[in-house]
Amino acid sequence: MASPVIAVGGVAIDSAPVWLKEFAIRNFGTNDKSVLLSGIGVTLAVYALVVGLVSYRSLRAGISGVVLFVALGAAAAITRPGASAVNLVPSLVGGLVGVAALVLLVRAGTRTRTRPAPADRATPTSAEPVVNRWDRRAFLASGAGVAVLALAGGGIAKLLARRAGVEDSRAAVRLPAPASKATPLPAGTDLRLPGLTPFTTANADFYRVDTALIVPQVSTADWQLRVHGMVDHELNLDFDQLLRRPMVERDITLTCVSNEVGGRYAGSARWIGVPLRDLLEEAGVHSGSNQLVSRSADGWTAGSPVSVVMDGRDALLAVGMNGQPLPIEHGFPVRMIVPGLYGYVSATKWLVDLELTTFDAFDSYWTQRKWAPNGPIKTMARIDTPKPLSTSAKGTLAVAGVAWAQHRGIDKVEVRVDGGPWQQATLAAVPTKDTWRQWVWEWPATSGRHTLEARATDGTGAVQTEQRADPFPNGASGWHSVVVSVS
Ligand SMILES: Nc1nc2c(c(=O)[nH]1)N[C@H]1C(S)=C(S)[C@@H](COP(=O)(O)O)O[C@H]1N2
Ligand SMILES: [Mo]
Repeated sequence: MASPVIAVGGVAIDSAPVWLKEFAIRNFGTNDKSVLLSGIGVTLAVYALVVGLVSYRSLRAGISGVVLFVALGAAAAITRPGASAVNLVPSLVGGLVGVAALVLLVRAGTRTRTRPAPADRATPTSAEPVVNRWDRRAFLASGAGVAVLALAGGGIAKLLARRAGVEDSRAAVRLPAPASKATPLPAGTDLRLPGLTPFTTANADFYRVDTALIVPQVSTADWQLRVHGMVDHELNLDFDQLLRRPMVERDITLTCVSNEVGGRYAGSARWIGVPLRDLLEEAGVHSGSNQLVSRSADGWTAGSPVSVVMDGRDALLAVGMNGQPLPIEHGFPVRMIVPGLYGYVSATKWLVDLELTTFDAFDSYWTQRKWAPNGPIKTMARIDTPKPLSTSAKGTLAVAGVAWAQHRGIDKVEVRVDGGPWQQATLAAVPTKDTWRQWVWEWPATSGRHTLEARATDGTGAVQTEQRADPFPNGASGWHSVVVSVS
């Protein structure tokens, strides 16, 4: 069920130019959608005001205004991915209520008194003049009536939305015990230093990035996965069939391509899910297929290299996150996770469809918008503490953070002060090369203002590049630096 406002917002998001989306994510972060919705709300209010004013001059023109608006909302709703005729209901109900309200208010506001002309006197000039009088009491009463109507309409819409809700479905999921457990976290994986990002990100703290204005509501009963395209046998699975497959449990760090140097769009969780490779081997991928397109219930797509998801790494169809069924906003009931690939080319939430194809034949959601078709995660060291522009007392100060280069691993992190010699940080333990790695360097801090910089070396021996790059088109690069004061 798509509210017209949400549908208009969705169309706005999908057709917004890249620079605008970048701007929104950078400046509003996870609040970007609230800002968009507020903007639509204000536009709506102004439009309603204008329609209201016009209606006093010409009710017909006012009604046309409402109808035009309803048509726009309905058009947006029906053209959303996965839309059906029911998506028109909110627009149509809203439109009817709007027209009724308009007529009621205009009638009430201008009580029209006419004295009928006697039947035998047919000339127009003989009619008594029409007297319009502003009737405040009637206007207020009708206004209250309209408000009640609007609230009732909103309430009905909410009920409809709730019925589609999946909280109950999620609460009923029992995650199976994994056939292959995660590597136990070695002692010292989490240094637990003040200000340092914990090794495992709690579900509630996990960053969220997606194009969905309302979180797709997919219950386990409704869930179906289709594996098709360049395969020997098309597969269709329901949720129970998926859960009956052997599960693996893995710690994997997910990173967003939109993350700025030093940014927070990275998180690490213990996922439980079905190995993607087994499923694809069962389907029998044709040798000519090089792109796996994963599609979500709301039509969003990601394209991952077949060679990467098949190379033996723990590419998963995840159903669990840190011991819980996937949170709805993180893709319930099933999402994809591929260690080493940015989320936009791999981490499809609300996954319902896997299509084997080629990069020539299909561009996925962000690739259509000129982001790079290949999205390997770039090596990055982030300084978590001390905080930028903070003041610390002189003496030994822990400079600490996390570094990531998923599926290549982190072999070294170095820190330097004011452009001086690089100092080797101490690395925390890690279970695998698919997670970020905490690091700390004890800094003998002297008074003054200092610039701290960090860089990592990945498991292949490649040193993180100093070359600054924006997130667009394939991820930010450069060394993270913070300026701090010591007194
Ligand atoms: N359906 C869907 N899945 C999606 C996205 C999206 O917009 N829609 N965004 C992707 C991007 S860009 C990232 S970085 C990850 C973020 O996952 P998270 O919100 O669970 O942190 O989800 C990916 N999966
Ligand atoms: Mo992302």
